[in-house]
Amino acid sequence: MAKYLLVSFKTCPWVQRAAIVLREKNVAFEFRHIEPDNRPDWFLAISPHKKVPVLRIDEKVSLFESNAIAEYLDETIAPRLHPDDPILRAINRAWTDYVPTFASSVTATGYAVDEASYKTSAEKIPVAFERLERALEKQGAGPFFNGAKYSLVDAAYAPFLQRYFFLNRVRPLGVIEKFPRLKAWAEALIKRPSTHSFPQGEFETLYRRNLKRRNVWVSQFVADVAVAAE
Ligand SMILES: N[C@@H](CCC(=O)N[C@@H](CS)C(=O)NCC(=O)O)C(=O)O
Repeated sequence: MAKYLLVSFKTCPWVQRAAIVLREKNVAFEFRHIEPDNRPDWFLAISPHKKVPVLRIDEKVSLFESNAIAEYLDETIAPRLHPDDPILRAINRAWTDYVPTFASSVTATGYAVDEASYKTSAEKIPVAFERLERALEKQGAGPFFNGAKYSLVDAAYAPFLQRYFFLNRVRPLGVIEKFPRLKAWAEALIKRPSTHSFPQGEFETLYRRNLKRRNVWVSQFVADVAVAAE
């Protein structure tokens, strides 16, 4: 088995997506957490966009972009998470293509710098949620996107659905309750052990600390977390 090193910022959802795929495939890997504000030269040399995740394989090859990493892992390591059927696979890929739009509705709300931009961003969350709700209706029974079998779509959305719950606990948004299939899917993903790179309480504290450190509008609603750098 190859040697895998996953270069990470601890709170990065795109890193989490890659880590989920590695865990779903039961692959041993080393996490290397670096600081966003202090990216080492060795990292800058292997990351074309200077972003995480980077998956370093056998200390030789560096893959970047979470979707490319997930697809690579799925092509090279069993069990296959993509569906065998080419039509279903295309539908799955279409929904992983939607992840950045979906993600930005939640992320932009969390990172809004004032109340007006928080409200404008929060209004976009139901639009994205509604699209996923309709997709889940078409897909049929859960608990996962394709039904009983876990997929790359699950791995891609889990980090952002988790962050919706985190943000909702900082300041209630009350959106997901209007989308029962999405809510059930999100809850199934949160329960899945592969979703988690850190103990859940510890990770939520990291998320809150990150909001505080960024001094965003919602950080005023985050109580009692130390803001010292990790
Ligand atoms: N499209 C990229 C997004 C990765 C990304 O935005 N990573 C963030 C951390 S969560 C990052 O490295 N940001 C640093 C920067 O933008 O300079 C992927 O899917 O891997």
